[in-house]
Amino acid sequence: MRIIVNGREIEIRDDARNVLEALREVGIEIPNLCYLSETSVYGACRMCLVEVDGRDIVTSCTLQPREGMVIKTHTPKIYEMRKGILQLLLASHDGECTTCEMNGKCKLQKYAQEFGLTTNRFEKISKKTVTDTSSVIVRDNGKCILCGDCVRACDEIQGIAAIDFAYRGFEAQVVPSFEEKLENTECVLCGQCVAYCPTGALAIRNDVDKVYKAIEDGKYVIGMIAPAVRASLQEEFGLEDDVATSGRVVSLLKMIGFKKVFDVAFAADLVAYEEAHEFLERVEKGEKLPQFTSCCPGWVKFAEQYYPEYISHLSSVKSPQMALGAIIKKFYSREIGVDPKDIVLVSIMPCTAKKFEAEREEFEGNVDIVLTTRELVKVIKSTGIDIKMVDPEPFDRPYGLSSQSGLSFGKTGGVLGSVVNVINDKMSVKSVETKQLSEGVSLTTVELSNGKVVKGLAVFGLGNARKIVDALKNGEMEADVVEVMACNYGCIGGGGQPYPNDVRTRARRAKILKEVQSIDVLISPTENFHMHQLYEKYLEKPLSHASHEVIHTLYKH
Ligand code: HC0
Ligand code: SF4
Repeated sequence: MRIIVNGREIEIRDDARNVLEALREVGIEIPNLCYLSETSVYGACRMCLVEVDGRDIVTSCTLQPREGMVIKTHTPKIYEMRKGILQLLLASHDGECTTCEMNGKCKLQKYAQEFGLTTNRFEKISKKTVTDTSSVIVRDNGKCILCGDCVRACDEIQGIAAIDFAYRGFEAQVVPSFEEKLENTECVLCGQCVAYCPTGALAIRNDVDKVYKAIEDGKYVIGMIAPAVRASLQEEFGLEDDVATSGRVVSLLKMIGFKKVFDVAFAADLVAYEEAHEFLERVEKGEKLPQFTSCCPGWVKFAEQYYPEYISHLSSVKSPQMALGAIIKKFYSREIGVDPKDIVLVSIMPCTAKKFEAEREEFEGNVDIVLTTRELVKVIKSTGIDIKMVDPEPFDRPYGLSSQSGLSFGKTGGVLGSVVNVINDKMSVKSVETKQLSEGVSLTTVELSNGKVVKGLAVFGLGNARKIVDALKNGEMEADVVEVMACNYGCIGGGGQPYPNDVRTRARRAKILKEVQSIDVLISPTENFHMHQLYEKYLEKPLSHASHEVIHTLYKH
């Protein structure tokens, strides 16, 4: 369809949801503060005003495009109106930018600068607001602009609704259910509310000081980096074409005192290998099927809360984070002759729930500190070292080798694909076919040469997961193995990833991860010879007693 925008005729998609989205796709980003999650249209902030057909001024997020429509996105009147909105928002905002996690990334701050707001014609409104720093997710309502994006993300994407609006007028605030602390609600700590918060009202607990303290105390500090982290570091440092970014980070971490840096993708190979064997054993015994993946801690908490009858269906293999932690503390400590108590293991993850996972009693002592990608970026930037100038260094061996499969864990379908690769290596497979069933749900059908068929589902978003598990329960759907990742597009969209963390950025990250993957010469986890060495030395074989002791767990809740 063709419309006239700012005096120029342009072509937009016929099925665009609204003018805001249609123009975004052609390079015009209309200012907005409540449309990051791209869930339902809310129209709360009024920043996305446009003039239509020379008359009305309306919000573009609620405006349906039609052929020949004449739109102005930026007139003197609209400019003044947007300034007024910003001033009103700033009057009820604490304005403590220097100590805000979003400093430099906050949309309110960005617009205040772009609209030249050095003074405010409105007086500051003082209001009582809630601050809660007790959980992995830190809340400071003094910074909240009531855009409601967090509420919609939690409700519409995750299907949880752990937070909502309470009170009216000036007293209005976003609070967890029954005004409890977030950790005492049904929140699964996925951090998607944080990912879509345009200001710093929702942030993640910062654990960087703990790392420096460990270095200062002379501890043997070991780092380990998750697959999805490397996909977003490149975007942060303007290194989009640099497949060596993670190598540069390894080197920089050593410069500041890390003794070793391992790759969580190594453990992803191990977990896929173990999980594939676990699946085949369940098939043989005909029990606990479908098998659900358990490497996403947000999903595990979700399953425990809403589907306790399926807890035994969760794979008992620990997540790669916890498995690698356990291996390092149990076996590697012996190899280097360091008491596990003197090892401080720092895991660098795209995920907020990984901080919570490391604190679960099942995994006590496996991993000591979890930093998000954003915390890692801060560490790197605070050194003043230009990461582009740092020579890359490989991950340390023996836990530095990974296959393309291991790395693919970072995006949706990666775990399932890796398990299928292992099955493919173990038995004769006739065909593998994947098709998209809906946004966030894909089906992989594996036909074995004995005629048997294995159906695998890959699901992202907990709202989708709820639909799928219900359908499996009611017999409306069938599957043998199900991968669930809490965040849209998988870990690359984790709540700890750099801002912006929107749909387009996530799609870009998936592409980058694919490129990074492609330089790995090993394709399947089965080819990871360092993994086999680990079996030879310590774990014997998949599902052995030793393996159960170290890299399996039992979810009890
Ligand atoms: Fe993921 Fe993981 S792939 S959960 O998405 O399985 O966070 O990147 O590290 O543990 O490997 C996150 C990413 C991990 C784990 C791995 C899995
Ligand atoms: Fe909802 Fe996830 Fe935020 Fe918890 S962390 S409030 S579950 S979006």
